[in-house]
Amino acid sequence: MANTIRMSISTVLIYISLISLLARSSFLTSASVTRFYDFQVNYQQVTRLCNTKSLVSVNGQFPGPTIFAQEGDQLVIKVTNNVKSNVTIHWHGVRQVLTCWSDGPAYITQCPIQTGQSFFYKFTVAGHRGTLFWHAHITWLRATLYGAIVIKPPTKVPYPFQMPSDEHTILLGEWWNGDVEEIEAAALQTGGIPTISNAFTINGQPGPFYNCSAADAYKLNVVQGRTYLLRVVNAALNQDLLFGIARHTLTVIAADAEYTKPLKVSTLVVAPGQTVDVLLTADQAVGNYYMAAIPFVSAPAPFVNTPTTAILQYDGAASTNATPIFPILPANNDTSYGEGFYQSLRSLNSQTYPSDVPQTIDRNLLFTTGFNLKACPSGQTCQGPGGLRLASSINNVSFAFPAISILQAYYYNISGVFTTDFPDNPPTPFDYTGTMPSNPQPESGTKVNVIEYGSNVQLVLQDTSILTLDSHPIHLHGYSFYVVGQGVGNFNPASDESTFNLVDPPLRNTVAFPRAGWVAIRWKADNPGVWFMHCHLESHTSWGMEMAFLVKNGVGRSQTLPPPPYGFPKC
Ligand SMILES: *[C@@H]1O[C@H](CO)[C@@H](O)[C@H](O)[C@H]1NC(C)=O
Ligand SMILES: *[C@@H]1O[C@H](CO)[C@@H](O)[C@H](O)[C@H]1NC(C)=O
Ligand SMILES: *[C@@H]1O[C@H](CO)[C@@H](O)[C@H](O)[C@H]1NC(C)=O
Ligand SMILES: *[C@@H]1O[C@H](CO)[C@@H](O)[C@H](O)[C@H]1NC(C)=O
Ligand SMILES: *[C@@H]1O[C@H](CO)[C@@H](O)[C@H](O)[C@H]1NC(C)=O
Ligand SMILES: [Cu+2]
Repeated sequence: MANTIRMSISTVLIYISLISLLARSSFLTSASVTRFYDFQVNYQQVTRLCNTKSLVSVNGQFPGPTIFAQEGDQLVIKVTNNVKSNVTIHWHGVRQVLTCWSDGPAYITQCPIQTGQSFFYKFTVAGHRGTLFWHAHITWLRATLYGAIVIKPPTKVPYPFQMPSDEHTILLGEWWNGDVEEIEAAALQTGGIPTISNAFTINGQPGPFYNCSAADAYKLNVVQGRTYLLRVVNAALNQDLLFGIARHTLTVIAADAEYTKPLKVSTLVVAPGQTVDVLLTADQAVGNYYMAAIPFVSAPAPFVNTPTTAILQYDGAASTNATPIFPILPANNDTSYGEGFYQSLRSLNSQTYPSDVPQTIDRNLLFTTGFNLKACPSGQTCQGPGGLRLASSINNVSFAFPAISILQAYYYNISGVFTTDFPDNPPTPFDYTGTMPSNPQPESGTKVNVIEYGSNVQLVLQDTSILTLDSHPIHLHGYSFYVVGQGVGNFNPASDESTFNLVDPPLRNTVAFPRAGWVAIRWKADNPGVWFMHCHLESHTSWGMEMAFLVKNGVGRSQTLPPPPYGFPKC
């Protein structure tokens, strides 16, 4: 009782301070504005593919609400959990400078927001221009709990490209008729491949190539001659995608909320966790054109092979027009197109937006990233290859989630939650892309790799042939990193480092290394906290393809992680 009263008084106090913050910000003419969002996590009845199901969404919207910010703004998002599942929200790509507590991955930086609880996520959006997204970061809930984050330059700061007539978000997603949390749990139980999705979606809609989906397809209306900014997000769980619009060229101007040199392409390659902003000029005959996304596959894995589509409709085109024209897309398995696309991206590196690629390295890391097989518990039958269980790992460590968050354990000196021995190099070197080692079993552990504040880190992510070669989109929390090089085969520092682009490489938060190859990334570790790094294919994360960096505090308040915010979820 006393606790309840104390809680509600404190909640009132938070509201009062919030209101005063909001009031104060309206008098400021500079960039520092606080924007408040109220996210109510609820069940919503949604019909797709002739099926109706109850899914978890925010404020009765699927996909969820778009968060708008200008660079430099503070965001305060109150997330209230009104569903049975535990929930956390991650602000994907946001650097969270000194706000690691608000990053969101469950059991890494926080315990879940449990049923009936609320938590105020509070952070500043600094150093980003373009599109990011938010999504649940617990189990597979992000299948339905996601939305865009649109970050505009401060007032009076122009875009470094043609001012578009209008802007639209294009959220690519993945739909299951069943309950995604049950599907994940069932796959972990059997050790086999999880049930594949029933559809891919554009802004939540599969489009006319799927049953019962024609009427609700997303339509984008354009006026001939005008130019539009499309903010494309891959929020799918388990699939890299190719995206194109019939007869229209797309000019990439940003990726992962960082400006790029303009790059004209017919098809975008977007891995889960990545965003690509493009300019689209409506320069074709008045009519209807399909925009379509299809799977981009680099390993033999099952997927639904029906394109998700939406319609680009010119003003003046008859809505009863003949069937829209379909785009010409590369083949699903055209991995050389994908590698070429990624290699063509360059950061803008202009006078106003210079690149600051680390030129010297303090920590040199090589992480093998791939699949494994684990023994089947006795008395059980497992559905992985050879009757075993599928697993995955980084440097042979298959990540085990702890019962309380690593950040909490670190901050409060709670022992027995994690260890600090995540290896800098593969524990047993082998021919990574050659014949697989005879023992495909990983080690299991909750290990972090400790980094001194301010270190320049180089990390090479190396594919392995264990089970199958594949391309994995690896996402790092808390930082953007420069993608300085990529190649096929085993990384060889002697010959490969000389090919690195240390001038204008793209700055990203998620990178897909080539199948049977490697990618090299660099960043300055100047943000203290516990930062998750994981494959953004959710099924691979379920199997253990993740780890965390523990970046130590530096000197003084500006380099030290503050205490957790009030009302931090406990477990
Ligand atoms: C549409 O429904 C039919 C009949 O159930 C099924 O055979 C077909 O695969 C479905 N098509 C798609 C694209 O899901
Ligand atoms: C892609 O698939 C086609 C058809 O299955 C096959 O002929 C081709 O060799 C594959 N290409 C690559 C690059 O794997
Ligand atoms: C944790 O341990 C460190 C080093 O011993 C100490 O400085 C710090 O105050 C401790 N933190 C807490 C919350 O006890
Ligand atoms: C991975 O760790 C397991 C368990 O310690 C070990 O048996 C296996 O040989 C290791 N594999 C590699 C490639 O290091
Ligand atoms: C929710 O999280 C708490 C804290 O970790 C845990 O004890 C509980 O079992 C979880 N509940 C569900 C439904 O997963
Ligand atoms: Cu993966």
